[in-house]
Amino acid sequence: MNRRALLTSLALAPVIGGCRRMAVAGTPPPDLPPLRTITPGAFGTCVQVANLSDPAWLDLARTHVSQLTPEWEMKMEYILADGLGRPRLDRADRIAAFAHDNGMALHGHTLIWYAQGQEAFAGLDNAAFDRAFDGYIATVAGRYRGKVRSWDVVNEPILDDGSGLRDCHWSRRYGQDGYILRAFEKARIADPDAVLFLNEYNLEGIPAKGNQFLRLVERLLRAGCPLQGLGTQSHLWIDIPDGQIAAFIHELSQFGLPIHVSELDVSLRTGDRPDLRGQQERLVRQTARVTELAEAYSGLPPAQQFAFTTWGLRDTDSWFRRDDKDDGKDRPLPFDAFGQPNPMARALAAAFRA
Ligand code: 9MR
Repeated sequence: MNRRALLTSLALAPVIGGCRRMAVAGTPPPDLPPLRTITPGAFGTCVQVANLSDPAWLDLARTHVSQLTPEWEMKMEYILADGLGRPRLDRADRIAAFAHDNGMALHGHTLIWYAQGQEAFAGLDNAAFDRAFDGYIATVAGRYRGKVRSWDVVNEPILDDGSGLRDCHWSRRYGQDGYILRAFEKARIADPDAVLFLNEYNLEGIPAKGNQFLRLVERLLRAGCPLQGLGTQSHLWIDIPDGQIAAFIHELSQFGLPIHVSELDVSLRTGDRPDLRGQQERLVRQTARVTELAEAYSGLPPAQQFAFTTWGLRDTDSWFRRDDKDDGKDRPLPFDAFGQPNPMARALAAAFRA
């Protein structure tokens, strides 16, 4: 299947939003350039409101970052915590204002996700469900029109083993492809300028899931979906076989659409099986995975290099450090607890400068 031809025939030219690159300078270590200055497209990270009052985070972000993704406060879990009738947009507003004031782009995350909204939408009859679904997208995407560069319109529609699409409260009303199509149509109406993304994880590490994603994208484009960008979260692990990441990015690029490496981190954990490898050996593997991904992204045509986002800056900001299996030693992100570069930051710099 020639995906680029499919795209052309559907007259869906790649869309790339403008990205401001004038973040205020901070104090990078002498041997590490600000990542935002060397990353093709934007260099992004996730953010929560709490970060905005952390001087060390602010310094690091202003030095390296040109795009922000709200980590959870622009999701239904926060916006609909008081119910459908009282959307809480205060925190997303604060993040949007910070991005604007600091010359950073904002990537909206996420409108429709199988994991959220179930409670708020429970018990609605079909007509009320439709009004709430369409109304949520109109309200949230409408409010940030002109403030976001892009949106993850639908997040994580595919089953973990790649065998098909998830059943969820959205698919039960509109069908597995149907809820995705509806969400993109409503987002397009609410914000005609934002680049609209489909976002998914484990595409590089689980080939069956990567293939299922590619098939879904083909179906959506054939159906006329205003899908304009492909987000590969890239929560990688150190033992993904050599070459598999680059091979997937190559496949993904065949649509000709902008690509967002949207949530990169690489935990050093390898699960519960016995593994005697020490941290240095794991970091070498991590560096190899990050290098492969960053080089594959760097090799894309410029119009497809949308942004390269890590899911946090410092190891201590990572969601891995918040779960009950944390041993305090994981180093999944580019900077350590003190904001000093980890091997990951140097691997990114080397790949982007090459
Ligand atoms: O890192 C995020 C964590 O703080 C939130 O509690 C959680 C639920 O909203 O989402 C985490 O981010 C996820 C992202 O939104 C989608 N891909 C997987 C990320 C890690 O779980």
